[in-house]
Amino acid sequence: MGSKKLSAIDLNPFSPEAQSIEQTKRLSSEDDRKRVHGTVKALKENGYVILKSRLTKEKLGKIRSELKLLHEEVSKGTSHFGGFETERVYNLVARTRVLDELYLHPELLAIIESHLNDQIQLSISSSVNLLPGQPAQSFHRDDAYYPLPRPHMPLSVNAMWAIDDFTEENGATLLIPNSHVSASDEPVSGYETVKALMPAGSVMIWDGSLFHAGGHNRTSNSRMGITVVYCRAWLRQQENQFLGVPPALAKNLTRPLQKLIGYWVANNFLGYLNEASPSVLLRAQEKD
Ligand SMILES: O=C(O)CCC(=O)C(=O)O
Repeated sequence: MGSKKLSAIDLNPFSPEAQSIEQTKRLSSEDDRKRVHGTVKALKENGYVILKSRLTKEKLGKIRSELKLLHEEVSKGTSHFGGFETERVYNLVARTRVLDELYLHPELLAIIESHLNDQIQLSISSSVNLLPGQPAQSFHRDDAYYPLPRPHMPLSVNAMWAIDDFTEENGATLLIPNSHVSASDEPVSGYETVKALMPAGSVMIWDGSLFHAGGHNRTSNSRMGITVVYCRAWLRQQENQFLGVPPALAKNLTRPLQKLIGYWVANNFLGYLNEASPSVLLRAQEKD
């Protein structure tokens, strides 16, 4: 099991100590959650918020260089919904370390954990590059695969990082404000839409029930975004993180990122193995 001392969180989940700390399983700090109170209120009311310019120019440059390499290996989409003039790279947690600070951005995690008021996990991380001419996507909800009657408690949150400026013309994401609380499975007629206009380095956060769509790219340049979906830790993830990021890869990630992708126990009984947290098993691998 390695020489490192186990933390309380690694305890046998049946133990009273493990059960008593269940509610403390958060990746953000209490102070950060207090600081984002107003932002969370806006997210709950409108279904989305935009945090402007959270990445430095230098960081953006590194991300762009890395994405350029990753996108050299992919072809355009093959479905109407995914976009015939759109390139996507999936399973980004396995492919690059340049995005780790985005996944674990303290303000973002504080907002998401406050909104869901629960232990969270990463569901999917992918890039979406709208090429010139890509028409607007159809409106949809990211949590449609959880078949619950609507409106329901928030289940997931999407964070779209703008790697290029999101503009009027280049396909900025389209949103229908307040649609996250609608009982209807379709956008109601006469709905108002807004475009998520934001400079590169910003992140738009929306409730998984909000109707949204990629916009129409009318320019001659591409529009790159990174979309990271987070969900309650007791739900099935969209990407299979344990196959996408198997233990041999996961053991090299930081502990918070291991936890975020699911190498952690949820609600005390979900995800353990042989009465231990998966983080214990990853530590055993670290010795190899
Ligand atoms: O690219 C965008 O702005 C949104 C993309 C999206 O919602 C999706 O592909 O499901």
